Amino acid sequence: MLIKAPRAWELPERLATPESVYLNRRELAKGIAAGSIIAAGAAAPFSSASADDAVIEQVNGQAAADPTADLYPAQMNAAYSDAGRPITAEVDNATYNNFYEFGSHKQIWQRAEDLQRRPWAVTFDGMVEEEKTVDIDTLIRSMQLEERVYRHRCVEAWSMVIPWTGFPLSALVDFARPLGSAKYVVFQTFEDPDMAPGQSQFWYPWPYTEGVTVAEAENDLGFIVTGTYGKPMANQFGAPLRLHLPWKYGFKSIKSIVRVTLTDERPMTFWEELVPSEYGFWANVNPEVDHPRWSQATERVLGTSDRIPTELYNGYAEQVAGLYEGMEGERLFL
Ligand SMILES: Nc1nc2c(c(=O)[nH]1)N[C@H]1C(S)=C(S)[C@@H](COP(=O)(O)O)O[C@H]1N2
Ligand SMILES: [Mo]
Repeated sequence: MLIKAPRAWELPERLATPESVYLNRRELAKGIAAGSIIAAGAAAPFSSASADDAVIEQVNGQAAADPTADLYPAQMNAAYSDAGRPITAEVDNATYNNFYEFGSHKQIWQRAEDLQRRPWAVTFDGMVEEEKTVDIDTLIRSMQLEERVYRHRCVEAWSMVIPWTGFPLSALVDFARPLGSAKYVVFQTFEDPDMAPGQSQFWYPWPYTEGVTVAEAENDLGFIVTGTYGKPMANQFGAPLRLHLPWKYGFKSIKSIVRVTLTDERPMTFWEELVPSEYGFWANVNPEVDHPRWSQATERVLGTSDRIPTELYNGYAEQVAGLYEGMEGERLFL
């Protein structure tokens, strides 16, 4: 049995770097761009503008070195070309991440340089016709990549809009060749504390584990991500393979997947194991069901000063509400 640290200070939003730090950096960058605080910017040893340059250099460098770079940009899926809100600036997205393997705060983009994205293999096991381990490049090249613009809503009440590239989650399930008796798809992230120092924090239930029902996985919205902003994704987004489930809180969208297991048992997930009263299995977005310690009614739009109303199923109810009919007894929104 895992021994856990006291939970009160092991919760994501408590550990987050105060958002004022991030916002100040962005405000400073805007001020420099507008010419209003040139002196302040010039005096800083490492100004915000050069930090932005550094992150763009990083994400472009990692993309260019990726063995699948020739597959980008992929064709936009017209059904998902507009998320109804402006796309979040890449630099904002690339410098504000949850990736606890590299630290329990948002500024992990430089630490994630250490993620070794090749060689990389994904194992398919459990209730499948035949267990197999597949090289990531073989897997990606066997799929038809497409681009989709989706909203992304974290349980911590912030959101972004991201142009993702990848393939439908249903295609990954087909690739696994599940037995008819399988009911859940379980995903796991790599486990390597030498590479990812966060994994030395023994009180977390590594490896990061997530799961959905097979029915959810077959919904057209579910997406396996290989790229962002029209190129192979940078490490901090969860290279080389991550999930994105836009109608659920962001913690369901597991990064850097190495294992896909089909099973008939509902899995225990990373956050549910850590704090079951706050982070459940279903985790569908609902503005009317508050987190035990904060409201989910609104969300802060990263890269702006806007706070906007949160929508049921993050605005995707039409496509996914039917999945949960007759399941009113479940904690669908926590
Ligand atoms: N392996 C792993 N996957 C993860 C996380 C993590 O810490 N480790 N954080 C989750 C959370 S809480 C969110 S909000 C999203 C963040 O994705 P982003 O950094 O691309 O915005 O990734 C999710 N997937
Ligand atoms: Mo999150």
